[in-house]
Amino acid sequence: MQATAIAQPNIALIKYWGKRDIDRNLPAVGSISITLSDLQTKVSVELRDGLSDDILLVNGDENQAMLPRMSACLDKVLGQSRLRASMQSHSNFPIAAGLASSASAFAATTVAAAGAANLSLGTQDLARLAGASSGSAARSLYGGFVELKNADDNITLTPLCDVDSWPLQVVVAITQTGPKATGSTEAMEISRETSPFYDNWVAQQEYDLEVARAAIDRRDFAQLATIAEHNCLKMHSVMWASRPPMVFWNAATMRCLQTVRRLQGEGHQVFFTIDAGPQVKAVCLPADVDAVSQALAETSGVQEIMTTGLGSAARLVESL
Ligand code: 2P0
Repeated sequence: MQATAIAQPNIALIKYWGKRDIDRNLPAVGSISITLSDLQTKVSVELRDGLSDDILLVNGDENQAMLPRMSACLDKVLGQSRLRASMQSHSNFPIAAGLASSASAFAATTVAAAGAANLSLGTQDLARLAGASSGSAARSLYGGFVELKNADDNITLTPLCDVDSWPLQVVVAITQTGPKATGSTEAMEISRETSPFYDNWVAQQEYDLEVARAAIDRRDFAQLATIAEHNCLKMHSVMWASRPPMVFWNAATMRCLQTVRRLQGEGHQVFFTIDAGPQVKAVCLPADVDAVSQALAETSGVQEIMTTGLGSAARLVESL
């Protein structure tokens, strides 16, 4: 009754922002992401007779704040009359800071919970269960480039291109650590209820997905760069125009964008994307990764650089 799973976070190039069904956690828009290789979350789930409540350790410390969402994730996979569980989660990168730690955590927890109970579920079913806990987690059930489609009654996940077929690199510039002020679920609802740009954002998403899908299909970096940056800035415009406004950037975030623009001007194949946090992710071709890492490391206010390739799907592993 014990299993351990590893999942890697994913970075959306065409973003998920907004929900159409908050109870089922169904997104208002589809999204396209890349799953990363070097950042990872390992979760072990042990279902135990005689436990009166779930227990959660995050990076070795008891964590009451995350416990209700992790328990709800187990309920989704195993049903509410399940045995209580002891859970341990370890991430090798800052959590709750706009680095998609909820994606890797809920993907790994879903896979570990199903493994602990010996359920044989397909990847699509696991992805839907993970997505019910955290929308972006559904995408980490697949490796490489992944599309989350918003179908009539549920989501469907489609791998678009595997890691070896287009081995892009991602340089993550950490400009600030520590948890963010507003969680994604709450922030998305504020945007839906108050941002004058929200309806246009939703209406334009299908076009952005089409353009990105075609770019990935042709391995057209320039086209992917243009649509991904545009989509990212549109999402942040929705957030900035919300009431209260949600500005996740800091001054170093902006300086990183200027660094990426300078690198582009020098002919480097690189583009930026930013999620609901102050970190900047620079996606580039392997030949450009050294120049991009060095330039971002030298950008004032950048605390740390992480470089990663694209990675594989969430999976069961031997033990924690
Ligand atoms: C994304 N984000 O597509 C977008 C871009 C952040 C900005 O998915 O409410 O933690 O748990 O379903 O998955 C972060 O949101 O949201 C996210 P919930 P989640 O990656």
